[in-house]
Amino acid sequence: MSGQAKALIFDLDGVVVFTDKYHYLGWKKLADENGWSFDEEFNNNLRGVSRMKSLELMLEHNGLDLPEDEKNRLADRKNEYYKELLQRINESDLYPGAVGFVKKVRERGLKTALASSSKNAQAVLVALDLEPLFDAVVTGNDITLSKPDPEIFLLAAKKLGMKPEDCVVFEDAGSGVEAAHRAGMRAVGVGPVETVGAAEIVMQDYAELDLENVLSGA
Ligand code: B16
Ligand code: MG
Repeated sequence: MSGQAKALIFDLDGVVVFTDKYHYLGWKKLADENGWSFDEEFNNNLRGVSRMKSLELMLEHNGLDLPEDEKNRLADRKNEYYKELLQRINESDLYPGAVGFVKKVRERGLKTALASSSKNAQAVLVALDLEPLFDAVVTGNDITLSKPDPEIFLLAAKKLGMKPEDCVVFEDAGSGVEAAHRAGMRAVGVGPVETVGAAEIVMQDYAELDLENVLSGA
């Protein structure tokens, strides 16, 4: 990438809202019901990964292979648990400083997009009144390939009318950082180095993030 970035693309779960916690609790309930091994460390592999792919990774982790209809039933059940948890979502679930940071970016005249693998992303945006923060929204309903495929970020750039090299992606998933790089974009990793260490900038606190560094890649 060369020059100043013109647009920032934000993942949702784990970057703007702590819905990653609710995805974890949904999978945990399903795993406990079925006697599968599952913990927070393994859950890190599911960040940014689609619902069905997440289930398949969990089954593989437990040495299981199930027929398609059974997998669909289990994936639907996890989604019901997740949607139940979403009913209580409120402002306390927002990643501290994220909304203020996005507003600051927009006041600078930069474009912003939301790019989430979640098919529930739109419902979360509406529940927390986040839609006005983004010029474009891409969710799991708009893509066919899961991160680390770059499809989601390339589509977000296209919707913004931006070239990939003019975009920077904010991600909490290792698969998301890889997807950004494969799209030809720089990445800001939100979370620990063990998970997002491949990103050009790694941070956990929006208040400490220097926007100029994000834009220039310094
Ligand atoms: P759903 P993101 C991702 O959202 C989550 O990180 C991942 O845990 C989840 O499995 C995926 O969305 C699909 O979500 O089951 O609601 O369609 O991090 O890309 O915003
Ligand atoms: Mg995420």
